[in-house]
Amino acid sequence: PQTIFLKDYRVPAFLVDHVDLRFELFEDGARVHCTLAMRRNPDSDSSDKSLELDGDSLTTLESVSLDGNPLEGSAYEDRDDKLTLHEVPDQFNLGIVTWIEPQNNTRLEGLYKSSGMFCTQCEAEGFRCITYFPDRPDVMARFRTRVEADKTRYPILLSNGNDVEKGDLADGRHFVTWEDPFPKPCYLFALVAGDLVEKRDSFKTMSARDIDLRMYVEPRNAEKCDHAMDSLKRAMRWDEEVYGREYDLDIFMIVAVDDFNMGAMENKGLNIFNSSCVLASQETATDMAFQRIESIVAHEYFHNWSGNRVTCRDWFQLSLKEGFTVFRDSCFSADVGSPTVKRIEDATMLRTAQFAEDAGPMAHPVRPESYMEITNFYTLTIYEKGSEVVGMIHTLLGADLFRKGSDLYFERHDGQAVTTDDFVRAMEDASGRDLSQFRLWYEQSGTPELTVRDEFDDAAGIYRLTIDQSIPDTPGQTNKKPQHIPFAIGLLSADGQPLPLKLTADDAEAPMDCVLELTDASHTFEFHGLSERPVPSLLRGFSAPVRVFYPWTREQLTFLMSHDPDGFNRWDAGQRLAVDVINSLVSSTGENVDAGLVEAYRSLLADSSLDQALVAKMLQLPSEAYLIELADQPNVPAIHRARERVLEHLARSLRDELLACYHRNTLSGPYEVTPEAVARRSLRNTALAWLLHVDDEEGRTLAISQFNESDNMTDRMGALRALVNSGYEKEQEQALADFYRQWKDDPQVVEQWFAVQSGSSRTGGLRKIHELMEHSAFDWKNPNKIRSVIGVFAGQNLPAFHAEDGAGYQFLAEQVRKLDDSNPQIAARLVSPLTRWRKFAPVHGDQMKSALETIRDKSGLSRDVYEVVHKSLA
Ligand code: DPP
Ligand code: ZN
Repeated sequence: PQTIFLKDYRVPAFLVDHVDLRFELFEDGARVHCTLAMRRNPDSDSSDKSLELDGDSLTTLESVSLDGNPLEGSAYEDRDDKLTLHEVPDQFNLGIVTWIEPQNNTRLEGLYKSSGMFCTQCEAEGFRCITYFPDRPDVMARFRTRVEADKTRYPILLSNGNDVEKGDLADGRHFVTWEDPFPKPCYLFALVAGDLVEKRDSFKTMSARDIDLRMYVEPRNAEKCDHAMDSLKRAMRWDEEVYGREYDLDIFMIVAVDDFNMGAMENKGLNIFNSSCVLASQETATDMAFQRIESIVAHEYFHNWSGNRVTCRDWFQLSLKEGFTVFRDSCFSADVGSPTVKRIEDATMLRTAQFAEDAGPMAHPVRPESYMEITNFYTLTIYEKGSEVVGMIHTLLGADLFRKGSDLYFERHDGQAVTTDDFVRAMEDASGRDLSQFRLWYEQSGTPELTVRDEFDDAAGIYRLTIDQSIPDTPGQTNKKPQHIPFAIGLLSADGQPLPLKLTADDAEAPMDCVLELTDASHTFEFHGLSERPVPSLLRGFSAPVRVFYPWTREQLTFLMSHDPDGFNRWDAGQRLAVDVINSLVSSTGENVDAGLVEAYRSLLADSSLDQALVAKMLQLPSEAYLIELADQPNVPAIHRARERVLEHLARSLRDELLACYHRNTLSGPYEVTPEAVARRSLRNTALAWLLHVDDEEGRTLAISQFNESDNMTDRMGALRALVNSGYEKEQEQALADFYRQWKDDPQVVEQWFAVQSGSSRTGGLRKIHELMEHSAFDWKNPNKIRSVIGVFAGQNLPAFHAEDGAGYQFLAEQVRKLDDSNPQIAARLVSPLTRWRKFAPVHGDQMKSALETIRDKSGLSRDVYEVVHKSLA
């Protein structure tokens, strides 16, 4: 495969003003009539007379015409992935007719079928699987789309924009024509045809326009739409209030499909969602799913401005829309829920998974310089780190100037395809701040490391904080420059009071917290007027995506856990303490679990005056994945055992407190997804999980009745998970069987049933995984099923995946080889756990490497998997 470089970017030689599409959909294929109104790009310096269009997996090219005249075969060349017309005028209409086979499309890119309906996924380069086209985001055109299909099988026919015409055709067929007035790149094109029920609602915009909101789902899902619809309306209002952005079309549609590679897609006016990211009812979806759905619905909606009205010039700029939009949806979730909890969740994801990506062979900057297959770059770095980068601009500028900057960005670039640099420039121009050094966040990969030292000058009353920054080498990048890092801090007195931060001796209005700006490799800051050595609270609110090293004592951490006014850092101190305790058991198995940790957790459990949402998060021990990420040459079984020991010790020592917590948090009244109710269910289920972890008899009774009596999936799943991770085999089997019997017809629930088993270190060994894959509900064509069994096994069931004999690695390699032929995008994602082989000691690393080699040696490897495997072995 070829590598594509940012430095090779050239403006398109031809532009498309208008696209006229006609789809004839049949059971054995689809005929696509495409007419492009094209002209030479005045900004292009290419004098080439020929025209090149992209194509991929197009079964038959039936005809090509220029300005209505059919072309002879000698006038063009039709190679597998390119259609070249040898000579074209400066302006012309190009007609292309292709025949494609959506029913055989297992890659789920382009037009395909999912549970009997036709649907599309065109980002990043799926449109070229529908017809020949200049498939690049900087070619923006107005689309008119006529969809024709059998009226009984496909009563609903959708595309982007407004429906302008409809009618019946011969042979029981019908058509609908859609017109999208906004020019868009083809990756935002969408089409849906199916037998779907429609749910309607409406929204009045800030300028009092009525928007017609519609959701389309399969009839069996009709009762699972309310939450997404409510989330949509909240998101629409929020974007008006916080960003001044109003919706622009008359109709906004959401469609749910079961077979979908990604989470969801922001097609103009017609968002298409993976069922698992949009459908919810209290009986079938957990609190976490409710929250995820709300944020994804918002995310896709927000793309209407950050992505659609202003789009990306090329795919190297992907974070322009994704980083900014994730930042927008994170702020939205924080505003409608608990800001501290949201920050904890984002930081956990980043520190566990994005830092790992940054430290591995696929590390790349937020704006990459090269790629082979762009779908491999829909990564945590582009999305989550990209969001952190936008968030740091927000921190540096403050909310008002940031808003001025975003207004300028939307105004200046509306209708354009632009770069991350254009975004930063708008922020600079609106604020007057110089962000030139800040731009390194887009250019340099790797996670910056901050080493913090401090000293206290008793006589002068001065506290000195020295912060050194360095960025590790990453593939293709060494000797990096220091980055511009906002570093939020506070200082606490010994009795837990916040201290004023006097950067000079006579600073009269010193604040209680501040953001230090790090720009050099080393800085020393002096804080004056202190009568005692303070306890520092560093990187408050996770103000930058960096690692911080400071020699905290366990006493300091325990102190911060209960005194830091910054909720995020309270949580973080608890995590650091738990990490330290677990790690000391990893290195010396004889050691006892620190009594300080037990007491810290005891006070958390006992004090109901604390923010219970925060307590619920603080009670979660650091995950195995996070502990592995922090370790050099991690010994996975030892980490697993040490963590289990701590859990066990906590559960036994705190039995009474756990039972009290369980009962105190039993809710009555209707199910609600408020931060408080979510926190209480989470606390209760954590208490239950801990009790069952040590096979507590009373816990078992509680779990069984909770499982049988709950009116919501959070509690039912909480009880099921606790049983699955207990030693009560009989009850566990009973519950799993009952659960399946009740929900076997609901794919979203069956996915959870798979995941709770494949992710459990108690039951989810390889034998179990094979058993699940032979289950009648498992489906190789459905990405969600693959993720919930194979993906969860390799990503969450770490002791089983890293089994000494390497069987977990070989298993994953086999599945990747198998999947590579049918769905390379998902296959490439599955490889990810193996790519970190260099991090592990040779007993594991060598076996991971040889698993990668067996994938590499498969003949006809897809470009997707090729890139990941070859970069990992390089
Ligand atoms: N552009 C899509 C998104 O919203 C890709 N899945 O992230
Ligand atoms: Zn997105």
